[in-house]
Amino acid sequence: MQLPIYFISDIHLMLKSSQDEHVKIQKLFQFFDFVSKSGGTLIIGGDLFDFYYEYPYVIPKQYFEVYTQIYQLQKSGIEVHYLLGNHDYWTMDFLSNKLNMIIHEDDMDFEINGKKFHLTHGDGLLSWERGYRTVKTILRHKFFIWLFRWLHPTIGYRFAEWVASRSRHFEHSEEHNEKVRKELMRVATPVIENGIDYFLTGHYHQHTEEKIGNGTLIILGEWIKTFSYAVFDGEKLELRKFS
Ligand SMILES: [Mn+2]
Repeated sequence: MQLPIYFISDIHLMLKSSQDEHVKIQKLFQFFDFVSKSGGTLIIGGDLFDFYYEYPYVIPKQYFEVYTQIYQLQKSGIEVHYLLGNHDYWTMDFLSNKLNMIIHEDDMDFEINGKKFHLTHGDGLLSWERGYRTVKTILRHKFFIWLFRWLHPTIGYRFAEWVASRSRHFEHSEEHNEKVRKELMRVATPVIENGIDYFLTGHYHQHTEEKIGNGTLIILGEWIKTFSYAVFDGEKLELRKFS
């Protein structure tokens, strides 16, 4: 991986156009432009799309501009990694074969300049998410994915939109965020004690940095209101807002 390494997560590109969506996409393209000028690597930590399900011959058309921008970014020499989230797990070969994204179905572990990274999307990590962990296993099961394919795409997508809209808690109280933060620190501690320098997670839609012993927990934030990203320059990792 080339330095610097950029991390973003939870962009939640929507299936319907709107003014907010337009602003978000323009901002995202400016960010891609910024990354392409600096060179390096872009790692997307999941939930780039609010819903993505690919069929053997069919891809969602709403994200056309995003596909072309990622294609350009990759053409400009940026390696683009994509760790799939709970909203966009159901990819096939389009993103890897046509856009040359490097797809990761599971957590990523890598080492650069003697620093060890662990990146996870983060859904299902919390102690009170036991029920969700079962749901996650089903949704990612080959049989479920195969079964979903036989729904007509219009029905499949409408159903998924309905589910996504029900699980969409983009705004949380500070009290809730604090509880999640404490829990993620508990989860990250043994990983960091095992020698990881940076434990990065998406999904929780808050951007925070917490020191744990010799390591750091980074919650990446989102691209709905905050537009946050992390960057590793080879020595240190910083959490920033894109403006
Ligand atoms: Mn998520």
